[in-house]
Amino acid sequence: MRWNPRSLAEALCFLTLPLALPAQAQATNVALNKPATASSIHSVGYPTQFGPAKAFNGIINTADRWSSAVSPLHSNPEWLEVDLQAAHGVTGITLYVSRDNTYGRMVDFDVLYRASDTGSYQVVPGGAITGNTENIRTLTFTQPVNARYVRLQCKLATNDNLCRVRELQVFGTALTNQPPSVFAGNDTTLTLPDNSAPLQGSATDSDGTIAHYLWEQVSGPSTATLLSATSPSATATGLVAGVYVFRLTATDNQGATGSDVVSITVNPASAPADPRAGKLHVWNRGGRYDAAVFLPKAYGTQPGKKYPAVLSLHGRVGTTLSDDHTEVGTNPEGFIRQLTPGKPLVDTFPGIVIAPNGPRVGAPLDTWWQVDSTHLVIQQALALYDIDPERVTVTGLSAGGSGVNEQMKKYRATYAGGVPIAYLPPTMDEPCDLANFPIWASGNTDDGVFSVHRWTHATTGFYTVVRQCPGYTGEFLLTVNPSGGHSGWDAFWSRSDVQNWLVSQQRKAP
Ligand SMILES: [Ca+2]
Ligand SMILES: [Ca+2]
Repeated sequence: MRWNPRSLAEALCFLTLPLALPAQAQATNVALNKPATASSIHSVGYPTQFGPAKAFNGIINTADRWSSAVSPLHSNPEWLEVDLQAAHGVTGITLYVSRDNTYGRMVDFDVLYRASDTGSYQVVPGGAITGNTENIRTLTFTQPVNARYVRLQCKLATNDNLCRVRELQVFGTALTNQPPSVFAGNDTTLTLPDNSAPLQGSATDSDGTIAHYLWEQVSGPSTATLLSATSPSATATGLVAGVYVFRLTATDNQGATGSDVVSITVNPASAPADPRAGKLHVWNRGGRYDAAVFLPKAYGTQPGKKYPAVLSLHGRVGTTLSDDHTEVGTNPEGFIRQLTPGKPLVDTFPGIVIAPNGPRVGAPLDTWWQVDSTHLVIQQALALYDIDPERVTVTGLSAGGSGVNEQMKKYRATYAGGVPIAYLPPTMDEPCDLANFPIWASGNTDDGVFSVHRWTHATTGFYTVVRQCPGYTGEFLLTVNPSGGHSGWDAFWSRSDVQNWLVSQQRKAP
């Protein structure tokens, strides 16, 4: 061995330390008197005599036991579960099986655990037992498991094949709940008349899940309006010049909280707004998909600033841009209706809205959206307006919902998200192509066009299928209302969380 002064120094240092290791908490029976449930309870003296609590009461004798009401099958086991009430590091169990030491011994069984009530069960290391011959069976796990719930799954017992447990002891130590780690987003600056700012926060919990979020204002020159304040992504609006501080607090599934703050600096206006800002104007494309366009109130005040945009598609008979264009400012159909004069969203909506109108060609119903022509509208709009190409979403109702589907299918690389309303799901050869594409679909159960079962069917529903895709990123929302027929889109689009969603999505690579 080579002479190494540093090693020697470390060795000497080590020798001067007390040799005692940090005290490890002693593993105890953490299941004692904890709430218990079972798949069934034997009917004699039901439910107290042979109820699940009997297996966790510390009394070990032949009469004091849980007993199942029916015989298990391997394919349909009987089970006994204890809720440890908090996360524990569980190192092993001792199981007193059988009614006494001769009759009804559990032969085949599994010991399962899960970390939270939303987690899935896993078998503990070495916990799948077959051919058990012992009346008192102790399992010491090769690795401790992080468990809130422990479940004994009984598959076969001797004699009458009823499952019996006189006592199930679970050995472990309580784990200290870790609070969530919270990030409130990067500090940002904006310039009036732009008076709203996205609050893009996030939180993680190393040993559980985030139960809820809350945004609050800490300080500022006025009281801001917070939209979607209980979502990680909120919006602060109604801002005036000055510095605001907002705090995001996340609470985990055991009630621990973490928080972080972010500041928004609002500068006074530096340039006059575009004369078209804060209202609707007509983008005349020569009669083919002429468009009603909304520009946000601050449009033009910050050279170089790019805005999110929403492509808004109307329904089959909703050709609202009359030949003389007079209806644009009064009665356009689609999401753009939220931005007609006098609507509160006019003052706060931070995005551009492009609402093309189906041509009045032939019959009045001849307004299904032609996929390439529709896409050309947004391509030209990107050149004509200050649109952030990373934040373009598309929404529409009824036949406009069909138009959304066609854009998502053929041109998803253009869009950051899609909101089809009151229409069938897309028909696709590869539905998993949309597994990482943010979608928020909506419709009414009694809407024959929406056909709710085509979305929600347990095996073939589009919502079901996409959420089971390997690359699913958890961004598919579906809002189904119980009634209302073929309508409801204006109510849906007037929701602040929907409005916020439309301007909050970021384009992903397909
Ligand atoms: Ca007992
Ligand atoms: Ca936690």
